[in-house]
Amino acid sequence: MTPRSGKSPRLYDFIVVSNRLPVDSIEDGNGKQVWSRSPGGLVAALEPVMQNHDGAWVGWPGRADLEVEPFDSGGMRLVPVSLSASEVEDYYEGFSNATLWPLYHDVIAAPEFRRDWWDVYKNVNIRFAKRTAEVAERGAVVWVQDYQLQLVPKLLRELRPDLTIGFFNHIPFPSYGLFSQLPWRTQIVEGLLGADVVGFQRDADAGNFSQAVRRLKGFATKGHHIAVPLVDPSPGRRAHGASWDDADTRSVVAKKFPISIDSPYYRETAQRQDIQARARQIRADLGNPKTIMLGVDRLDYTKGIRHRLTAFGELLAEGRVTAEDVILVQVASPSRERVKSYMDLRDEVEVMVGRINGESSTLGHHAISYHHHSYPREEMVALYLAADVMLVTALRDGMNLVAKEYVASRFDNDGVLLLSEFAGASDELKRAVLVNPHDIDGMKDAMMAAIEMPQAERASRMRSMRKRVFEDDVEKWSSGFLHTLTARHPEGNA
Ligand code: GDG
Repeated sequence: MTPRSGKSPRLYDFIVVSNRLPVDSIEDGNGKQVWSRSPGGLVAALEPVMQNHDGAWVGWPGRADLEVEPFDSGGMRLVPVSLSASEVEDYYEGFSNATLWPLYHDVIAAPEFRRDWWDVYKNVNIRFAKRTAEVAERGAVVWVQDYQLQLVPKLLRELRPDLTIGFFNHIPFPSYGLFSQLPWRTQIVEGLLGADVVGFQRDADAGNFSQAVRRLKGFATKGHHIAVPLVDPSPGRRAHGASWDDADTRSVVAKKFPISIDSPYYRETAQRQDIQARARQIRADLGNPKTIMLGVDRLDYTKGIRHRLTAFGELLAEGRVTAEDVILVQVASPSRERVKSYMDLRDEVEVMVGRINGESSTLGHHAISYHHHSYPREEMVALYLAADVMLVTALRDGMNLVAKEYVASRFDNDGVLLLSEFAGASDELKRAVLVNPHDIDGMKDAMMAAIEMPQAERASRMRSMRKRVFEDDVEKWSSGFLHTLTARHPEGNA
């Protein structure tokens, strides 16, 4: 894992490639440009992995038209890929977040299919692949992240057949019935098949991808393996299906590697006296209610924030809870604010919060304490400690790290996690109170059950979920993925 020196550019034998570098370019008070750690699930998951390897990270620095040379930050070597303002609009806000994101999340919002966005998506993927090829040592291991870069594995394999290439999809992979709407479905599948290992959050996602491969390419699949012909067969031959025994195929692994968190960080932070004091302070500042319910989400329509507000609003309106006794703290961190569906969502959520507070708050007690900001990670842990009930009501979510962070923080074995069955985390955290967020009555009953749950049951559920989150942490996720990847190419050395 040692960067080679003396030559320009430096070469690395382990490289992570993601849309965003794990830092943001911001201006300090004096107008000077500085780097700050960027929020989000991917960064939270990969930072500890990068710090344990002496590798490089290729990605966009987060501001349009910023040309910067590779630099070091937080113990990581960062290799920037620059994007123009119109590329940010078409590749990132457009194709990634207004086409792929809604399509892959079961069309909760309508995906927009625009040919000009697709062209820019392709071009930006080419630029990422080229930049990676320039800094990769011979035989390097490259790990490409997420839906913004699905064409990179194939492009990189064409440029550098010596590389071992992994891909991990952080969001769901949709069923074929939905995926097949995408006009560029075949190119996306071909892009991903350039990897040696394609990782997903859940079995269902890996199964959906394998099905798309069978339907669109006719390649044989067996268990987790896909037989990809070294030379793509003609459509005529494809119709008969490639045989598994073909000697001239390479095998691509498609399977689940459920992502997790740096669990010890959350336990250790929650055990700090100052964080516990802060949690008590939060409770006091909220008027010492009997129950604090908490939601922490990027302000995204996949997270089911409106469904959760509807359920809580009805409980208040029906008098099953009062604002004196129960408060909902909703942190909705700003996200994708230039994408139309996100602007609409913000308006809807804020109208709902205003209406519920208008109807149910008292002079001394708010029903909902709503925060449209990002908080420091330590403040999040204090909030997790203060929360009696954590609400994770996503309509569709690859994993949902917030659910795992809450569990890891509760070293006191207290607190109740209410968790959507449509979040990947529900495969592992089976002792959460599982809900279908579309079923508002069911969610109201689940909230009441969580509020009223006896202490012994809370402790028993939390203990069993904590065992899982500490056994399967982010270190296990990354080492599991990289082990599978390098085992396929014994010369690979991640
Ligand atoms: C994608 C997939 C998958 C949120 N607000 C603040 C803040 N956060 C942090 C949370 C958590 C992360 O952001 C959000 O992660 P999630 O997993 O909940 O959701 P996505 O951002 O949608 O992530 C998801 C994930 O990738 C990883 O594969 O689980 O399914 O959609 O870590 O704590 N952090 C801070 N302040 C905030 O205000 N510091």
